[in-house]
Amino acid sequence: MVTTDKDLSQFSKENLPSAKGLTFGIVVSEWNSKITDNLFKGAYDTLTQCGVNISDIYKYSVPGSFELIFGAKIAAKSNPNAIICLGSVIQGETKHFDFICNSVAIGIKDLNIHLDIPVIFGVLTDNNIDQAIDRSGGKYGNKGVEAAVTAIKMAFLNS
Ligand code: DLZ
Repeated sequence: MVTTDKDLSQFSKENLPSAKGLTFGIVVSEWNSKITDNLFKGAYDTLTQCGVNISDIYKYSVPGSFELIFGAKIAAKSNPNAIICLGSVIQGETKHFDFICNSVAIGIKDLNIHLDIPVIFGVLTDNNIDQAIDRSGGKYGNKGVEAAVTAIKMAFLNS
């Protein structure tokens, strides 16, 4: 996850192989959509900058981060080279935050065990909206960019 003193979203295209010809599913949570829209933009732009054809990027919208797991299962039916899950969970006054974060992390881990497709965890888990803004195109970069770079690397590892 992004640290407080480093923008980890900087990447050099030259250090990545061309991703032309690879296919990607991007599953995006609609909850906190101002944040997840920016995560999606970061991921989408990174993939296309790395050579992925726009017709090879499939977007799946799900209501909340909890549904990212089932959304990824649907995305897997098209057999993409990698699946990127994007969400934003923000701490509230109840334990909902912990239940959702734990479920999504474990669910995506399980998908990585059972599918032959890498599934990338691009879910922000923040204490407040400002932390989420900072990590979705703000001063600490964009987790969507990082998720896309990770997806490309894992797709090549799996090829
Ligand atoms: C219910 C809920 C709450 C309280 N907070 C968030 C959140 O911060 N981020 C998020 O992505 N989703 C949240 N949800 C919705 C759940 O992920 C899920 O959509 C519902 O519990 C229905 O299964």
